[in-house]
Formats: sequence, structure tokens, C-alpha cells
Amino acid sequence: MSLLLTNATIASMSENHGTDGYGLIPDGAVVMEGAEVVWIGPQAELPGPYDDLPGVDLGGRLVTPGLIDCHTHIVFGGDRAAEFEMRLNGACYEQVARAGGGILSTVTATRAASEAELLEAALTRADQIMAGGATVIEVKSGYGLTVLDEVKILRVARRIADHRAVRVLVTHLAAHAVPPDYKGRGAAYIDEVAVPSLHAAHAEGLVDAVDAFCEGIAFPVAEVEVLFHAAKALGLPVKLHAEQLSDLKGAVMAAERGALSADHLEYLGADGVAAMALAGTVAVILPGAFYTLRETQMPPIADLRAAGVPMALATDCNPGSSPVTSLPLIMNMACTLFRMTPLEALQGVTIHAARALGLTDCGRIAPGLRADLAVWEARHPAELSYRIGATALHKRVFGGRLV
Ligand code: DI6
Ligand code: FE
Repeated sequence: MSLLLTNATIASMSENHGTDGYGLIPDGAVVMEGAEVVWIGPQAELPGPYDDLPGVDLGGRLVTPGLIDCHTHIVFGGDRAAEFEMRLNGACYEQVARAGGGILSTVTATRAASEAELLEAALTRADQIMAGGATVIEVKSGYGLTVLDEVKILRVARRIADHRAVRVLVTHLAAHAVPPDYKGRGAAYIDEVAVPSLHAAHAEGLVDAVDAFCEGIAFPVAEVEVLFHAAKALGLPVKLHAEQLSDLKGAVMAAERGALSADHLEYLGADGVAAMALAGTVAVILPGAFYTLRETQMPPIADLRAAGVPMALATDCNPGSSPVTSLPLIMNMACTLFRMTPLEALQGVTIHAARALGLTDCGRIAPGLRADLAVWEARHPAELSYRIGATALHKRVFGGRLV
């Protein structure tokens, strides 16, 4: 099956086109065969053989690579509106967590939910993320915290792509919180739950990467290292929630172990920036959590930029710290809160997000890459970051098909 898109304003994000970083092609066309792009360029240069294909005229609309949400926790039971209200009555995130609320209240609701119930709720959230132009979503476990419940969540995450036109990468995050029965015994939790659940899930083909929450209220660097060792033995890439609430030097350790990404990074120090630059570890910036928690410590965007660390953006969609399902809204937050540029924001949800997931076949529009695109009610890519809360998506193309 072939598809020709004409009369498009294309932000290819590819160095093959222009020097502005967007890879702009003003009067562009894209040809797709099967699930691949086979040609992209100015419509006036469309090669003869493609002239006869049935074309879809996009009326000058903006086309970008399908967006990539490289950090989400969309498989969970219940919601945390009550906690939202508690915070508005004065409690801070750490107090909520220590009072047995926070992540653990979602764990209780997630354990009680069936796979079918979790899948239905996750599909609703995936639909919302796709409505913001996403064609790839990374999904983490982390609300089960037993071997059986973590595997249950990972199975649900894997099934999302059977039901929707989206690609899903599944990340094991059993090291997300220490459950009450392991209170004060995080190392034992890693040995008895996190590592065994990783082995069990990997045996079922349910794990694409391994993550952990490195924080005072979660796991210290030394405990995360045990898990990363197990991941390495299985040949799985690692990533880390690091320096969100304090500087434990998690990003330094992750970079030294070749992590794909270190995520959050509000408290990242100069040593972390340098280690990430050296290792090529992507900085995943999560303005939804910063905004929701009313954090005041900003991630060191200028230092990351100066050091040439690629910055990705993601929703971090989760019930506690980032109940957000819109990547365009996240792009706006990154620009307004963190002074990232609209170009950096778009790179953050395309090329750099692909890299944060270890993917080389998406994030740009170029021959040989996946035919996953987003078509927008817009004429210039800066509009995607500029608008607040608008649903500017016109259509998505997934695997060469308009959906
Ligand atoms: N950092 C976060 O912000 C989320 N997880 C994490 O490691 C919070 C998840 C939650 O509160 O449910
Ligand atoms: Fe997260």
C-alpha cells in the first residue's frame, strides 16, 4: 500500500533539509510505501513514478514526525484527586508520600484492579496522548511492587499496541517505591522483588528497558546499581529518575553505566551535566511534574544546552505528580517555564525522544524511516509550542496509514 501526501509544510527534523533545525520544506510532499517513508522533498521535485499515486492534499498544513512520549506511567488504578486537594490544603509531596499517600495509594488501587480494568484505563490515557500527535509511547510499570503485580502491569502495557495504532515501549520500574512491608529494607526489596520481577517479565518478552526512582524517598544509588547490574546481564538498556527532589548523583552513575536517559533532573549538578555529555545520555525534562508539584528549582537547561546534552520532553503522565496527557501542552510548559525554544521543544518530542528510547527509525521524516507522522492545524512549528490547551492535531499517519 502506498500513500502520497501533497501540499504540506513539512518540519522533517532532518539535516537533509535546510539549516534551521526544523528541516523545513515549504511546499512539500511525502511518499510512503508500506510502513516506510520512501521519498520526501519539495513537491515540484516529486519523481515521475510517484505522480500517479492517489494523493492526499493537506492544504498547506504542517506535517511533523509523529510525536514520541518517552516517559509515562499510564497503567494504574484509581486517581489522586483527593491528594491534589490535600496538597492545596498545605501538604507537600514528601509529606504526602511519608504519610502513606502518594505512590502507595495508587499501588493499592492498582493491585486491586484486574488486567482488563487496567487495560481499559490505560487505553483511555493512550488515546489522549495520541490525540496530541503521539505515535510512540513509552509505558512504565511501578504501581504493583510485587513480582506478580509488576508483571501484570507490564503485560497490560505490552497489550496497548494490540488495540491501538501506536507503538509502545515497555519499561520495568519495579524500583519506583519501597512498599510498606519492606519499609527500611529497600535493598531486600531490590533483591526479592525488583530483580525477580525483572527476570519473570523479561522471560515473557515484556521488558524493553529498566528504570528506577533514585531519591531519598525511594532508592539510593547503591541499590539502583544492583538492579542495573541485573539489567545489564539480560542485555537490557537502563534509564533513571534522577535528581528530581535532591542531588544524589544518580545521573552521574547512570551516565557512567551508559544509560539511555536520566529523567527529571531539577537538582542536577555540574558533575551530572558533564557525565551525561560525555556518555551521550539524554536529559528527559518533565515540566508537568515541575508544574504540578509547584517546584521552584529549575533543571539546569542552559548548562545542558551549553554542554550539548540532547534534551527530550515527555508528559510523565502519572496520577500523582503529572496528570497530563498532552505533549503540545508539555512543549508550551518547557518554553514558558524553562525558557526552552520552540525548536528545542519539537526536537524534545521527536529526535531526542527517539534517542531517549534507543530508537533510530523514527523522530525524523526521511527515506527508510517509519512512516509515522502528525498533521497539524498549523502553518509553522512554533505554533505547536505557542498555543495553550488547544487540540491542534488534524490527523496522524501510523505505519503509512492515515488514522
Ligand atoms: N517521580 C514522579 O514524579 C512520579 N514517579 C517518580 O518516580 C510520581 C509518581 C506518583 O506520585 O504516583
Ligand atoms: Fe516518571
